Amino acid sequence: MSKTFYITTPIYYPSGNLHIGNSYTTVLCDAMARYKKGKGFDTRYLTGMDEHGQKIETVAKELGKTPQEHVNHIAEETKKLWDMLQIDYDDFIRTTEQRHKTVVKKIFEQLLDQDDIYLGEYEGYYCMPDESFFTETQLGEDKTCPDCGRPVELVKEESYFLRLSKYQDRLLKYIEEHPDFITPEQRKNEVVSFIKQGLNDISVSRKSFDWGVKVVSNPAHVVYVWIDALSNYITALGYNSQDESLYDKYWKGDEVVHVVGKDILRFHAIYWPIMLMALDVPISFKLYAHGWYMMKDGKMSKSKGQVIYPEQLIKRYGLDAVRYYLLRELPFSGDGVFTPEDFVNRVNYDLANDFGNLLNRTITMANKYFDSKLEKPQKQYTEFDELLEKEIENTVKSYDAHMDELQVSLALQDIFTLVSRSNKYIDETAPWVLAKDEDAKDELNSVLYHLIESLRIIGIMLSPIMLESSKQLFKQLNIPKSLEHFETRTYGYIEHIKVIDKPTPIFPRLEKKDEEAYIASLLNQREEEPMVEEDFATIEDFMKLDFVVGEIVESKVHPDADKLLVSQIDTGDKVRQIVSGISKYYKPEELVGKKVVVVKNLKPVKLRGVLSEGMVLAGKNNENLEILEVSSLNKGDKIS
Ligand code: ME8
Repeated sequence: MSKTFYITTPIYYPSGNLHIGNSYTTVLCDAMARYKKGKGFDTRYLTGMDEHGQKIETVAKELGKTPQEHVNHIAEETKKLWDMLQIDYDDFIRTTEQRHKTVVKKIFEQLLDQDDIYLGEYEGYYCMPDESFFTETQLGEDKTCPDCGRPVELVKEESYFLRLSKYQDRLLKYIEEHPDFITPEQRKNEVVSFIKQGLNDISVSRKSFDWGVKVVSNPAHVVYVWIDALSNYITALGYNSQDESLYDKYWKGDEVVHVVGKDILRFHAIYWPIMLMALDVPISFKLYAHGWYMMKDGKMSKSKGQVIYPEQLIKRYGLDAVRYYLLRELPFSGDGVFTPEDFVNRVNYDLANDFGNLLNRTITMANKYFDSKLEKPQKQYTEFDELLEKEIENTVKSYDAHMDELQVSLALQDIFTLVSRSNKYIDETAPWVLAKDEDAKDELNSVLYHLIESLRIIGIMLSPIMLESSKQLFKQLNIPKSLEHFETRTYGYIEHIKVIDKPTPIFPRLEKKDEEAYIASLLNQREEEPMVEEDFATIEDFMKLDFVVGEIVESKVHPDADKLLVSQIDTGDKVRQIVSGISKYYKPEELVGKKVVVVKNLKPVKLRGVLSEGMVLAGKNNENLEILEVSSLNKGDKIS
């Protein structure tokens, strides 16, 4: 019977759009589940939404929706995002589902009956965005949340408490006896020193709001959102329900992994195992706490215009460039910084130059020298053959070791070292020289065969991560299905092969400056928050915009971004400066004299350092962009 592997992401708060930071975890878990499946494991992948709590209640109210309407909408949007990222999850749990709420109620009552939960009075501070309690001494400057720096509220209310203190020693012992329970090591040390300072019992219910699971024996109380949320990892498996088969199979199976960000380590490394101890449920999981994607100026922040959403990147650069970047750039134990320059470099150097070229060169040479047909060679011809075969073997070993430790960034590094090594093998063996010598035909066949085997094995290793390009690679090399499997990652499986007649490049090189400017411009799109917008614009929304005729008096290319034009446009009241991404379609001098439609009252923004006071309307299709022009109206005339 196959071994089991159960992997989970945190369940996300539906408080706004999921950005590349949250997406990182979900792509990481997806790659892990696919890898384990490739290795023959019976896998289960759970993700979902954490839909209760004061924060969600408040956000929904601000949007004029009921909390349920709000979370329904965001759950749908989130699923669309996961579809776009081709996340192959097996279950998507929402804490508002009955299957979850029923079990949370039972868990709470059981802990209450056992006296692991007791009624008391809470007085302290609450950070709503983090849904976390703090004592006065834990607060940051000016009574702010020590984790996120935002203001906290003073809470004084009757509350239930969970006896963390009772389990403190048992938990420390558990961590000592299971050295690989929490990774990376540095995070484990943080947890151990936190526990050693002494654990206080925590408040596990709230009375002052409504949106959550009601305590059965005392419905004035709502179960604390973290107790509710953490339970998802077992409620989704049917724990304490009529059908516990998934729970028995996966929770009590071979490997269980929770992947979380560093900020929610404490909840998973302390509260969750203690809840399980109290419930007498085995602590079967290992915990991996990763770092964060930051922006150049610090944390990702919507309000500072410092956030990037995966949808926009996927649309322009394709799924694999984004999955590759996300998993390659963030080291497992530290933070990473998202920059447009790094993104473009990764695509150009790693994907287009190294990987794409290797495939392209290999197929082109197979077409040219052997009419696309190659045979397994009978012997090694040069020391380079042996070296490459060894390199393939070592890469597979190192890749597996890294993947088994969730070090996906290092596993990718292993693959790309083999890519470089294979490119170097072409230079070392110089096939173009061999091609001139009729007696070297077999040796030349051997060179190309080695390259194809190396690429095939690279393709298999990439397949959990780069879904489309690994398929493309197999297709262009015409690899039989049976040789796309993980157990065939050894040199020499192919007997004969006929690759396709002409390669298609899988990663076109990006125009560095243009694309850096494009990605940088995405960072400033503060207004674009599709997940919290209403489905319809009202007439009032429309009336807020002030459309007028403007006459372009001057236009120049933006000093720092070739894609952008900076135009001076007379809208009757004044000459305003507007930056537009249209230089691909219009020369600056062509614009002068045009009478165009301007949105006059958009909030001014700086685009690549240049102020833009409005927007020029244009229409667009796949080939063309055309500015909307008027003929008989005059500058300053109103349009509605
Ligand atoms: O914490 N880079 O949900 P959440 C990397 N509902 N990861 C990031 C990140 C960034 N810039 N920003 C956020 C919650 N994350 C709870 C979880 S689980 C039982 C309940 C990660 O939507 C963050 O570290 O606020 C966390 O792991 C995840 O996104 C969800 O955050």
